[in-house]
This record gives sequence, C-alpha cells and structure tokens, in this order.
Amino acid sequence: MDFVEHAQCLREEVDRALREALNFSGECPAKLGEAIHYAGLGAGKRLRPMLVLLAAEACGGNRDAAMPAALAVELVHAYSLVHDDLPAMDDDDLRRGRSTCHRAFDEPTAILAGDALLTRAFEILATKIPSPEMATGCMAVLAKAAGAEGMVGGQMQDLLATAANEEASDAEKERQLEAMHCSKTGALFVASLQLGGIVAGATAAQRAALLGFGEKIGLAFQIVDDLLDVAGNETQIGKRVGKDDTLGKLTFPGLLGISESKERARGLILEGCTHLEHFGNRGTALRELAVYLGERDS
Ligand code: GRG
Repeated sequence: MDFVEHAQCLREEVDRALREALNFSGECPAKLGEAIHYAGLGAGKRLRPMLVLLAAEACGGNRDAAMPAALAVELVHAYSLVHDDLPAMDDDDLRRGRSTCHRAFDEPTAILAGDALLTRAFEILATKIPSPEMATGCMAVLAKAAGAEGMVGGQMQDLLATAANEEASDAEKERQLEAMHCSKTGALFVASLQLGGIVAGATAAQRAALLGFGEKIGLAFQIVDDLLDVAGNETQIGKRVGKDDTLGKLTFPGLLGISESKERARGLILEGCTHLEHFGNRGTALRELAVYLGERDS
C-alpha cells in the first residue's frame, strides 16, 4: 500500500470514530448538534489525528488505543477553524470547500459549536483513555498547546502583527513570523505527536525525537500553507486564496520570495526526518507523511 492509500484508510478510520464521538445522546439542541457535525465532519485532511496515530505506532503502540487522543486533537483543530473564520477574526466565507460555519448557520451558533467541539475534546480524553495518568498527561499537553501559550496566543500574535512591526528589519520579521507560527500552528502539530507518544507509553528519548520532528514539520506545513495562499487553487484547497495579501499579513513568500520559501520548507522536512532515525522502520509512515506535507496541493 502506498502512502496515499494508507492516508485514505487512516482518514476513513478517523472519520468513523469522529462521527461516533460527535453523537450527542443527551440534551444537545438540534441546531447546535447540526452545526457541530457540520464543522467537525467537514472534508479536512485529518493530518493531526494521523500524526497521533502514526506517532503511537512509531513508539510501538497501537492505533485503537491512540484513537481517543487523535479525535481530541482533531476536535480542537475543528474548533479553531470555526473561530478563526468568524468576522472578528479572519472573516472567511469558505472552508473545506463549503460555507464557513457562521455563514451556514449564524454567528452565535458558530461560536457555540466551536466551544462545544473544544470541550468535547477534553471529555473524550477524560472518559476514553483507560489509564488516568495517560489521560491527564494528554489533557495537560493538549490544553497547553491549544491555549494562551500555544494556538490562542499565536492567533493573538497574528492579530497584533498585521498592524505593527512595519519598522522591523527583515531578520526580525522572520523571527517574529516563525515564533507566531510555532505557537499558532506548530504547537498543535507537536502536541499531536506527543499525545501519540503518551498513549503508547513512549520513552523520554522517543518523545524528544517526536518533539524535534514536530517542530520542523509544523513550520514546514505553515510555509506550504502560505505558498498555497499565494499560488494554490481555491477549489482544491477549499478555502479562499490571496487572503494573506488582502489582509496585509506577513508571510514567508512575502518575506523570502516563493523559491526561497519552497527551499526552506524542503530543508525543514529533511531536518525533521533526521529525528525519525530513532524509530528505525517504525518511523517510515511519519516520514512519508512529512514528505506529503511538503508536496501537498490542498
Ligand atoms: C477563541 C476566538 C478564539 C480563537 C481560537 C482561532 C484560533 C484561536 C486560533 C487559530 C488557529 C488557526 C486556525 C490556525 C490555522 C492553522 C491552519 C493552517 C489550518 C488549516 O489546517 P489544515 O490544512 O486544515 O490541516 P484541514 O481543513 O485540512 O483540517
């Protein structure tokens, strides 16, 4: 099986489990339930859950035991997309090839659906991971990565950067851009790999290797995301392109140019993959995923 087929199988497994995880049996109002399903089950790539599952396998664990952690990361990611698209944030109308959640429903419902996806993530970690130590370990890692010192903090840096720092040197702008992406996007990539490690009972050395790998590929992913915003195909990507430029955002292609940005992404992926040597053959699927991240067109 080549990596594309492997990734498709993983995506289908994740989607089946996601559907079940978003099946609210209690008193969830129907409209809220619909918005949660709409945002949580849209046609995303499911990269973060794949990272969780493949990291667990690289550390000698199995996919079934890692699935609750994989779902939790995907739900946090889905919430962040809903809130990122809101008028007060990026004000987008297209996501995953269809209307954003607040356009398909309304703004208050989208805010609440995002909140419910976020809280469901932690409910799943608390109730579906049998070992209490592993469950609390996962909750601590995911909360930190998603919060003020991670994704939410990175989003704030992004909002502040748009208007400020005009005077900064290119080197300083690059440093700020990397720091912002490390928090906004990279933290959840690193957390995905760490969660896979935790549920597989990884050693400290294995977790350090996953961290080294995650930091590099998280940044490479974001550089490719910036490149797709400049030169990608809106239908393939499923979201508007050219937004960064319209919003006056600092981006890697804006700062380094297109070919240097591509070179940078390639270099980061190669560097990241050196950390996978620690896992021998068990790291192969993570390596293939990293290569895919660099070459993706959506
Ligand atoms: C609490 C208001 C509030 C906000 C939460 C919105 C937010 C904090 C953070 C934004 C983080 C964010 C949306 C980062 C963008 C990362 C990114 C490039 C997402 C696209 O990821 P893909 O390509 O998406 O993996 P798919 O659709 O494939 O899952």
